Amino acid sequence: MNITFCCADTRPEPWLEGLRAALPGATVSEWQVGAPQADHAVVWSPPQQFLDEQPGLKGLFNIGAGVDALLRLRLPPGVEVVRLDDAGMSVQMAEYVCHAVIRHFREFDGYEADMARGRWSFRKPRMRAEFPVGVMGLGVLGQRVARALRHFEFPVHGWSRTPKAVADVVCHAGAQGLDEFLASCRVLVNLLPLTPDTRDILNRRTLSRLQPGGYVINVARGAHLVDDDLLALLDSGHLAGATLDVFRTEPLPKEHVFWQHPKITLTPHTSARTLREESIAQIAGKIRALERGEPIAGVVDRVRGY
Ligand code: NDP
Ligand code: OXD
Repeated sequence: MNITFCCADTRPEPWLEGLRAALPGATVSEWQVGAPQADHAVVWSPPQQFLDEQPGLKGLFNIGAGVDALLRLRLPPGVEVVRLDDAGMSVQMAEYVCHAVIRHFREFDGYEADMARGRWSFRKPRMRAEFPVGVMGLGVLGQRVARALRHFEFPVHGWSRTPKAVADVVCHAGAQGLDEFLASCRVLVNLLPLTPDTRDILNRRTLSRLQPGGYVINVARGAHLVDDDLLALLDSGHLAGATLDVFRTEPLPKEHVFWQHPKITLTPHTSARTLREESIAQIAGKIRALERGEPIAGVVDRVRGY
């Protein structure tokens, strides 16, 4: 069995060694132009030429959870596109989102500024019941985040395409459930995949429906958010702030207004990193299962887009 590796911005050697150790007997190599046909590929942002030269692939394993960039390419017709299914990302996402929600709710940013100025002062405790959190996307990451937020006793709402039941989370579904979901939330966490249905979904209309003093946490994709609409609602005071991990252009261009905005906290697409060992173990297990003809989790529905 031949495995080819074609991942942009990723040092190949540790992945190649890890895949060789996990799949003894397989030939694992980094893709080069004109390389022989492989059975499976491990990819991140591959060039179109790679896909054009590998028409016989059985499995295309993305080393991330989001496949939006991959699905924009012309893919071999019969290949199974497989995304990372947690692989150590959900706990990181839960940490990141809980940190952002709690930092805002407890006003730790304000305390940091006070202490830096040598100011010993207290703020009035806020009521948790007045900070309902909404999680858009109740998949692998969204459900883990929703459960983690419940641990801190925030009221939690969730929104997904199809109806879901998550313990202690008020679940809403579909386009018809969106407005009610938004109106129920003060803090909005985006964990949707980027698809034609979800592009630009965080816009003036939807964000205006959040409760006054709303707060936005975008950890999914930059193209979900209409930047100017967020800025307008921050300026009007309807939104109190935002924590953004993902951007339309990454790295975020130096001149972008987000960098200096006093109500926006930024991180460089780092809320849930791909963990190499977990990912290799998961991908190797799935390659073995596919070779045995068994079903696997995390296969992308190309029409749905996730
Ligand atoms: P999943 O596929 O497991 O979950 C996606 C969820 O979104 C599902 O609940 C799905 O609904 C819902 N959804 C999809 N389309 C719609 C729609 N049109 N309307 C309402 N709900 C919709 O994905 P993951 O949880 O694994 O990952 C989510 C995203 O997080 C990734 O696609 C990626 O973009 C992003 N991500 C970001 C990272 C970062 O570091 N910033 C790291 C990892 C991922 P249903 O359940 O009904 O199908
Ligand atoms: C992912 C990401 O999709 O890193 O996994 O954004």
